[in-house]
Amino acid sequence: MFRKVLIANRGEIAIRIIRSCRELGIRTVAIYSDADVESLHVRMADEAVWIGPASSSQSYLKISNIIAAAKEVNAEAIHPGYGFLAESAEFARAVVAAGLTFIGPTAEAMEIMGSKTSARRAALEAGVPIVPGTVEPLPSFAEASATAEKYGFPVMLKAAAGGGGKGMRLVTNSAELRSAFETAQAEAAAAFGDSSLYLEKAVERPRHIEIQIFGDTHGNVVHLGERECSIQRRHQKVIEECPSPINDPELRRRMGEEAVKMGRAVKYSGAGTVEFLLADATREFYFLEMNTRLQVEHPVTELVTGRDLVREQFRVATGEPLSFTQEEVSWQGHAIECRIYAEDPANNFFPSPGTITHLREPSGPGIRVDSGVAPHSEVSIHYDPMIAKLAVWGRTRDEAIERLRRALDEYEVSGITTNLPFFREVAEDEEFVSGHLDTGFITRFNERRTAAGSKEVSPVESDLAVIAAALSYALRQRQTSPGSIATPAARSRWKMAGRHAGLKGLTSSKWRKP
Ligand code: MV4
Repeated sequence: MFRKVLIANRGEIAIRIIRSCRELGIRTVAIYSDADVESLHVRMADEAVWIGPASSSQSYLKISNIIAAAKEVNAEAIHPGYGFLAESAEFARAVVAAGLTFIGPTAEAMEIMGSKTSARRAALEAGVPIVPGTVEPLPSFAEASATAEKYGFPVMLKAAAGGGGKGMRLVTNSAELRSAFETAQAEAAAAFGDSSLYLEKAVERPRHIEIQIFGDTHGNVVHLGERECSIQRRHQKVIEECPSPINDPELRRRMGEEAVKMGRAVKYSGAGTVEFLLADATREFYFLEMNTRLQVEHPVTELVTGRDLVREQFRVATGEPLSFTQEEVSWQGHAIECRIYAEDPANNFFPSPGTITHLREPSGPGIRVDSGVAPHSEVSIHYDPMIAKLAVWGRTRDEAIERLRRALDEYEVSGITTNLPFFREVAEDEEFVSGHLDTGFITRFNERRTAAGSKEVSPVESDLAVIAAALSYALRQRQTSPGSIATPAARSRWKMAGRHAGLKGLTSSKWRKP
């Protein structure tokens, strides 16, 4: 096993990885930016290396700094977590070129899945069902128009370089096609630096179901069942479950088999997720995309299969075969995860950065909290506002929901606004409890709950609100008086900041814990 691993991430996922490392006897190295000097992941790691200013592009996304940090501390491997550089083939290559192990699949597998059109070609070649549509980027509007007529409206225009809904447009008739094509192109160019689009027939009211797969370097690929991820807001998952409320072993076997085919096609090693759209009525499903990383929602699979996915990632990265066979995978009970965000559900989910003044996280039977924060933690505007994940397990979905309600009642966070009240409402919602989920759930739910209240705002208004929140946060920061350093936490913050400032002046620009 590795002796020392650098974790190229922050927050709850860095801590999640540290926990498996501890169990495996692996020494951990955190990285941190100026905004994370006092962060929990830094405190929990054995060592920590400063890698740059607060801005992600100059720190958690800065490949050269991260590799230099790993070399400096003699780490043998880098775990990328999710987000940031987790799906960057360039990063995976740079890690390997530096003589280190990348905890993840090969750069080649990441590249194939990084382009949605090339992923669709891979699925087609492997015989995995894809949504009817093109597998090459559309060369012109004329071609888009001809293709749309061929498949029939409604269609979806999607960014070839995209994923997660950016540069995506639902087009219901030919009159809308030109403006949709142009705006989707512009959005794709702005978001990914690549304006290529492809086209799919739209699946109406689909469920979003994904299969967890695992491969090793000996050619073994297995699946660990599905996660239901239909509850999303603006293409961000909010609640995930394992199994899907459909809970159909035959469907699980069929989808699992297709996901494994997909993994084999790219000689996949490590943890991966194959996303499908499922048409509820017909139980037909189609490959959507493949994520070549550990996912945010992996805990629900861990709770139901009883396996530690991070531990398994380290195992296969050393070249060992998978520790279990497909036949040995079983599913017990039901798990539900809520993503706790520092955002205001009463005000269109606007970000709510600030300092956590009080925190009580739930615990007890069937409760798992993967948290990135502690009392006095600063939730900054620089990174994703997800502060923790609450996952619950019960023998049945109903028991899991009962535990979810209890855990949400126990959860106390002060100083910042969170989406906890939103989850408390969802947990009581009849449609949610019924399990008849599809990707329109949140829209319908919000219509029900705000029938008399506030409305959803446009993405532009939302961006403006983010800027307003950032300004208000910056102003509050300036108003914070440095006069009183009475509490131990405040004293420790000052001490840490002082140590950090002093060390930044040194040539090595880093701080290592003793
Ligand atoms: C679709 C679709 C219907 N038909 N593709 C949204 C995010 C991206 N990963 C794919 N998405 C969709 N693709 C076809 N051909 C509907 C969605 C979709 C969706 C998917 C999952 C979760 C929430 C969603 C909300 C709206 C649309």
